[in-house]
Amino acid sequence: QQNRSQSVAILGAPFSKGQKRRGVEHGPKAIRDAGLVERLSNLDYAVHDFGDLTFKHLEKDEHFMHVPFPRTVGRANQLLSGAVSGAVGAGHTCIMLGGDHSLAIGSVEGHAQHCPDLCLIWVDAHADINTPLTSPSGNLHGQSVAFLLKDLQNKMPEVPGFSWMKPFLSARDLVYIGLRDVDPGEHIILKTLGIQYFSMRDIDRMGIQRVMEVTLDHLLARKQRPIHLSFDIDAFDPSLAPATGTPVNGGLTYREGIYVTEEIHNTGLLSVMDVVEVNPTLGATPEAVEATTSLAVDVIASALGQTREGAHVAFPKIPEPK
Ligand code: 4U7
Ligand code: MN
Ligand code: MN
Ligand code: MN
Repeated sequence: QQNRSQSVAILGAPFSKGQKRRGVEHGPKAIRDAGLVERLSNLDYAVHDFGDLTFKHLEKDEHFMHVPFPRTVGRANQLLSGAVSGAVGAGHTCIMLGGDHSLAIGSVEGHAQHCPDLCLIWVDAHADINTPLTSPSGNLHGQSVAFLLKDLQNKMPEVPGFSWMKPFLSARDLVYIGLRDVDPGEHIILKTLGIQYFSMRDIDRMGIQRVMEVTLDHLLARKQRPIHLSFDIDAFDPSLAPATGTPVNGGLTYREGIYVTEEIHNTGLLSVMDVVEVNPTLGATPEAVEATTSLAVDVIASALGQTREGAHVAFPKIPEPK
């Protein structure tokens, strides 16, 4: 009975123009095919699958500096923002299936429409906090956080396609977990803004239990507020999540990743979760793809309350023979 009062909205965002490898637009279908809706129904949620958004590729969309498809990415995020805002406004916990990680711009922005006091937990091998001026690749999936942060406002050029939004997040409302590939320009941003982050080295030193304790304390000690969890599947070790565009060795173990989502569930404050960068065309074998998509389902189920110690929703007491 515990979750029936709560409903989950699933929102597919088949979009890949925030980076250069096609295939990540098939993420939503691959994650659904791995059994997402059934798993959440078993957790006793009312599941509302909103289906996939339809994104247009804009014909005239010149590079901005070395940033490809700025207007296409901006427009996609504007559409996604409206959809997330609608789902949160209707009272659902929202699961956004990407697509590439540039989609977090619209997802967090739409969430903030309804929950302006939200905090952001970014689980990723990468910090995705490049500005167009620091980005080595130009790709917008490595710049999402820079579009969100008020503290970077005067460091951001006006990127075409993004005039519909204003940065709204404070650096102190953000924590990273899992970092292990941070560009030099990103490092100076993290240090200058004093952003709280836990790299894989920090996890090695402190253990994931202490990392989550400090994370949740940092974000929630002053006041309880909605959590936006932006989960890049490449946070996991590539041996667990091989089907992704930018794998980096030395990632989260299965148990560390699940511990992160269990602790977030236990706050009772998860409001929106993004699961991004699953690219089913990049696995070396069908098994590699299946491992990645079923991991994505596991991490969503865990964020929504699936436990490793079991639960007794259907059993109010031990059944007795007649
Ligand atoms: B992802 C990178 F240079 N930092 O900016 C960049 F290493 O959403 C990678 O986390 C970004 O997968 C990875 O292009 C973006 C690069
Ligand atoms: Mn990312
Ligand atoms: Mn990443
Ligand atoms: Mn990636």
